[in-house]
Amino acid sequence: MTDDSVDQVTPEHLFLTRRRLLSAAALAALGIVGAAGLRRLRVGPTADEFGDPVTPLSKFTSYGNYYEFTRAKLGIAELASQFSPPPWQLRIDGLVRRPLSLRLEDIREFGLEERVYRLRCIECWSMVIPWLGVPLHKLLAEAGPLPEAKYVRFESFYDPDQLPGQRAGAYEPTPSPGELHMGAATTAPYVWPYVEGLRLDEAWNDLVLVAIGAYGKPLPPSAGAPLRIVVPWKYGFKSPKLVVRAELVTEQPTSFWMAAMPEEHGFYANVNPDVPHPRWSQAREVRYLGRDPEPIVATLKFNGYAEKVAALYEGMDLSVHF
Ligand SMILES: Nc1nc2c(c(=O)[nH]1)N[C@H]1C(S)=C(S)[C@@H](COP(=O)(O)O)O[C@H]1N2
Ligand SMILES: [Mo]
Repeated sequence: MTDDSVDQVTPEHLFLTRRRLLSAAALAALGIVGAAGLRRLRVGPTADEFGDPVTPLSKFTSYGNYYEFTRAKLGIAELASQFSPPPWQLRIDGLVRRPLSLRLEDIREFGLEERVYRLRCIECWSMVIPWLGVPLHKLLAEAGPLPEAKYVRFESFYDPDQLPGQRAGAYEPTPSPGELHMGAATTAPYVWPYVEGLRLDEAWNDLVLVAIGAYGKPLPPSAGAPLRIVVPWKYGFKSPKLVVRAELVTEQPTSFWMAAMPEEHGFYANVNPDVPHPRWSQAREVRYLGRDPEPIVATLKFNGYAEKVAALYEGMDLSVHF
């Protein structure tokens, strides 16, 4: 690898401001990536820590759930790319000593990390995604939660003019193709904006990422650009897109899907093959790798992250707190 090729590849891959992005040495000196990390970023990671291959970017951007735009899983890339976000800020407020408004540049200053995580939707499909982001606890620590703070409530952007799914009745339910299950689609009214939440000790777990990039680039529109939260041991709906606010609160937040379909979506939503969904087993999942056919793999407890998170739920009955 010559200096030349580093210069060509890293700006795309790390999308740092020009003034900060000069050379491999500068990157390493800034602590953004080490030498080994930089080598890996040139090509991008190809697998997670289990050796599971990364989902192709084209699959990641063309398939997913993004109800601000549509209830269909296909076509979210085209729809989401028509959204032009205002200058983005993540507000961290509520029960904190120091409310913060962080621009994407401010978040980058905390030190971007690349994390390859499995994302497992409650609908039995999964992907392996290399995110770029900052652990949430670093931002929360800066805000300084007050002792009364027990939960973090995430709120997504609200703008029915630009986000057609936020206009009631804009979409008919569309069944998802090729899944392991087919249940009745919901017609429940949705309460916007999209809200999610974590217990404060969950939010403090180092796995939780404030993602502003993926695949070495800024987040694709379909993935929730400019900013989303990623919680890899929980079902995908616990990883909200388009997040503008993290509010520290006392009461357990009611999330978007808890409000819409409470019997199917609990607050915890930990990936768990032992606790079936009311309409289907959670024992297996389709792993999207861009193959035909896509492989079906066993679902792992806490999506494979038990070692890092199981202690959070000691003494809890996870079939009650689903
Ligand atoms: N704001 C918002 N966040 C969201 C959703 C959504 O509809 N709106 N869908 C959730 C669901 S159900 C899943 S499975 C994941 C999908 O993420 P992906 O499309 O990037 O794969 O995003 C989650 N975050
Ligand atoms: Mo999902």
